[in-house]
Amino acid sequence: MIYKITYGVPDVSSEAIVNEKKVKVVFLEFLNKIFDGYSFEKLDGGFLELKISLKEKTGYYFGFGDKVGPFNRKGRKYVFWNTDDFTHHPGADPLYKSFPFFIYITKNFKFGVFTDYPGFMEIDLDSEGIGEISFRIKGEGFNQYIILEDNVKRILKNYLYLTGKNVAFPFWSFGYQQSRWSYFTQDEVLKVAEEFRERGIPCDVIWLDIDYMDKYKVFTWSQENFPNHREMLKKLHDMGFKVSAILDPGVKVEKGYDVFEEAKEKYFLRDKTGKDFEGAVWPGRVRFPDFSERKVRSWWGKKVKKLFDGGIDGFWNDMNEIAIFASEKDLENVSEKLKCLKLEDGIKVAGALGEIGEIKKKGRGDEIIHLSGKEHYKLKNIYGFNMIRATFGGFPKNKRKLLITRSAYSGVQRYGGVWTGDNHSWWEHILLEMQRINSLSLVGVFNTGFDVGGFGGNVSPELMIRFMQLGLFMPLFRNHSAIGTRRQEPWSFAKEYEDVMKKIIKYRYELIPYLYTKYMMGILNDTPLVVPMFYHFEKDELSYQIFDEFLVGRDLLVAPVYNPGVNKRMVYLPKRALDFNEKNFLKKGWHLVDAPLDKVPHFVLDGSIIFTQKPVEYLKNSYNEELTAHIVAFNDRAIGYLYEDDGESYNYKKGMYNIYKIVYDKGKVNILPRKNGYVHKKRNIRFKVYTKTSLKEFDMEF
Ligand code: MIG
Repeated sequence: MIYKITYGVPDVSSEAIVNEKKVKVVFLEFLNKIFDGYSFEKLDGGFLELKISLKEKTGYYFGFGDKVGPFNRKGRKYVFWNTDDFTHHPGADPLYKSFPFFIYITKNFKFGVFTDYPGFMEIDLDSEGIGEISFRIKGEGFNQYIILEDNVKRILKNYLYLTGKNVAFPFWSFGYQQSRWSYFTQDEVLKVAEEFRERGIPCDVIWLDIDYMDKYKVFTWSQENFPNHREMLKKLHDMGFKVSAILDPGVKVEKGYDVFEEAKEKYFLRDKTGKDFEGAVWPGRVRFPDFSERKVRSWWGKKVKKLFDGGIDGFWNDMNEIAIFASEKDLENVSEKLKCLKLEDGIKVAGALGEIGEIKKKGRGDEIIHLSGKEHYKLKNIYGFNMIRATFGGFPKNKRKLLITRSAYSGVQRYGGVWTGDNHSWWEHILLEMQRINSLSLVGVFNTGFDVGGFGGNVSPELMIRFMQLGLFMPLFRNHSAIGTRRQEPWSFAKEYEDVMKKIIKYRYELIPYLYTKYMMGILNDTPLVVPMFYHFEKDELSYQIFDEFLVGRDLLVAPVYNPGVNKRMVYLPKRALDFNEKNFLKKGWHLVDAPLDKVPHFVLDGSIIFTQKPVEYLKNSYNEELTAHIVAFNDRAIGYLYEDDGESYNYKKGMYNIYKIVYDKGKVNILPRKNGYVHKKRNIRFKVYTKTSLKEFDMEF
């Protein structure tokens, strides 16, 4: 059941909510029914504060997306104020995104709370340890949705009912992806692509960072470094690659530059005097489109379409917190020595000032006014949300998109996915990213990934491999690194390490039938691909404390290595499972398992069937001709699924897909078509049946 309470008089909307029919509107006093009491008051400085006292005070708190810090969010105050902060130390907060949704779990009482407000907000999850949670916003009012259900799955489904279903990514986006800030020239891009093919390392996507542009001007190509980009794109496509390009919101102030000329004094955010607001970003002096306006989004969308028609297959939206190195105001009170600084100096301004405005100033809420007249501090957290929404709108309608954003707000899943921003090549960040991706799943964002290998810092070969062994199981598997750091392409390491990486990447391609099946079934029924153990094992008390393992789909459990120099780790299994490295059964409970550098511990849970294929160079639109069905049936019984569709359109929304339920029972395989909406491709399936006593193999066509 979803209850909605309005506090104060909201004067802005986040547009996160798409369905409200099922919602029951109640008054503040309702809080007394489910909680131990509450207070709501106006504070000085334009703040509103709600405090709630819990009845059962010893629960777990999960959610808030990819904020860093403990997976269980209990005992801390969190700030929602989208910020570009590139050093993710354990206390870093706020970060790029705002997902003000969390789930509270005790044995007898579970609820989800979505506090929908796109401006400045703080949520305190019992930092005093007295069973009190509080919500504080700067503004006139906000809406809160309280979801009461007795299990986590239903809470998340209700949240997605409110904020919208996830959009499916293209089949090819499940391939391995290679990125770097930057591949500086068309020749360098082609060289990277050729290396993959020559070395037989599978790869589907190459990413272009800011240097493909002319002076970082959005929607342009550098004539100097990419003079024949059309030819480059054609070559890449012929080799089976897709290309994804970065888009930053800041439009360079330059006379005659069409994007700037079309938008000036019309589409840009304003300052307090009514002039276009200006800041310094990569291109130097820039202005920022006001994506909260429909007309601005459609203008931006048309520009995106041009790039798409020109051969770009996907986009990432960066710097949209908004990240600004400095504003005019920052330059007002500088010492005489720095008086010559101009916004034109771009990143150098930040260098000279010794700070990046975004972080120091925590985001310019007061300096910026939207075209609607609203203050930016009330809308800041949906700037990135509206940018990806605008970018989404620029693609052809019935074509799936590879589209991710760094800054986001609840509901972003309707338009695309996210990556977790600028992590580091630190061992600590393997564990961190594992938890951030799982936590994003719990706020309903299914299309997620992190910079494999770490963005900042220099990765070691061992760390790279361990990073990859986690990335391998993520919805998006993208290797990315920053300018000035060591290269991270698989061949940038000694041959023995390259070989291991090649094996890992190939393994990703082997797993595609299972991953895609679980992913698409999850898109259809609002279930994330990557989830913490308790999502599928909520009765198991221990599962609420295990955050260095996770499930991919319901049948595969992964326990990556996140410490240097170790070749074993402890694993908790919530039920009997087949160690998929050793192919032996382990019973429910704790195990010490082997994890040499070329192995990542992962397990297929007993009673399930998972499909794999032979690895390919790159993904077309469907699985291989030959599949293997691994039947994990200790007691000679198991169930599994296989999903198929066209992989590139939204026709799945109209039921144009197949789902087969495969039931194995004492030597017999039964294939039950659950949905028959797509042309079925007959394949040869090799069945491998793992039982307590034997391994049987046989072939079958279907
Ligand atoms: O200030 O475009 O998170 O992925 O490579 C850095 C350059 C700007 C930050 C992104 C990162 C990207 C980088 N960008």
